Amino acid sequence: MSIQTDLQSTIEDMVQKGKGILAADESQPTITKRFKSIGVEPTEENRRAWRSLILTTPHLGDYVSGIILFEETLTQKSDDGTLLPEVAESQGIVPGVKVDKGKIPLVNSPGDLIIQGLDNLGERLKVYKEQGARFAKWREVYPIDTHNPGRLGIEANAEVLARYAAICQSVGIVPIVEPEVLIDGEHTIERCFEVTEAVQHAIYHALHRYSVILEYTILKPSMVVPGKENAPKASPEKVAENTVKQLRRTVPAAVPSINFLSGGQGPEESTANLNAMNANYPNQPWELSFSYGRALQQPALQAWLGKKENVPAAQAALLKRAKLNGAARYGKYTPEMEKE
Ligand code: 5MM
Repeated sequence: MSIQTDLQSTIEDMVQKGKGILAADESQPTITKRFKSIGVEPTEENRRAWRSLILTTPHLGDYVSGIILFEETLTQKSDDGTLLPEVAESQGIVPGVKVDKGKIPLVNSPGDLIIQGLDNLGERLKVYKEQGARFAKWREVYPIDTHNPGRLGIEANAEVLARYAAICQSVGIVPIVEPEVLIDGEHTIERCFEVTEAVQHAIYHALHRYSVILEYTILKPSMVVPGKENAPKASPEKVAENTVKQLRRTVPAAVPSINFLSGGQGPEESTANLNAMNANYPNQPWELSFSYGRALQQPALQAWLGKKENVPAAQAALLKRAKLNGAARYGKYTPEMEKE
């Protein structure tokens, strides 16, 4: 297959009505934190068991069309000895991989951050592709403060995302471009709007400079919300209004799908917010979907607790969240459905 055909078929498989992406790409420090919250040791075997539980959930492919994996998972196997990327494909779920390598302070831009990992990215991607990955994900992080993100922070992060995306496409891997404007802080929803707009403007300028083909990309942004220390929370209607307005100003119609991160929102909150977007603002140029990590996994983790006998309950909890977010893709979710 040509590179163009690879990119086209991956996008077609990932962007499907009623479905979204599951983020299961926690790095070792992050998964260690998640496991600690349920008293599970962060061993390689426990990580394998957890991710195998996720991928073997019956019918997960009815609501999930792509899964972002951590590189370790690409070579791990399910209990019956099948490689996990193959398990994903057998469920109709496209396997992908997180390729960024952690954040460091951005020199000469106090408070801003930058993500490492561009060195040898092309070589790494070729290996991941042989291991089954068909798309990649790279996250840049933007803390909000009085002077953050600064102009340099916005420009430097956009440049890195664009270089990453161009390298991915050059080897036939679809890039998910993830700018996460952090929810931490006391800022207002208006301030989040202003920052997110500036961040995404810079990213689409940079993607254009690097000749990235937008039709073969997916955007994974944060929603426009007030800071988590700014009570009360905004209603789903207000989050939807601000988020869609901001996206319409910044994201070209050529982008096929926008798959939000949950970024610290609770499971029900993130489902309600996505639902409000699809219910109140149908017929946008792009799909409005999900790429949640915590908001999909948290109830399942709580049900699992690292015990084999809890696997069916954990899989049921995961499938429930996937199904409810599938309903939110159509604007057909109601809080009553949580009780079913
Ligand atoms: C923002 O995090 C991404 C989406 O997850 P949430 O829906 O929980 O916000 C997620 O894909 C993230 O990139 C991974 O969990 C990996 O994070 P680390 O910090 O371990 O690289």
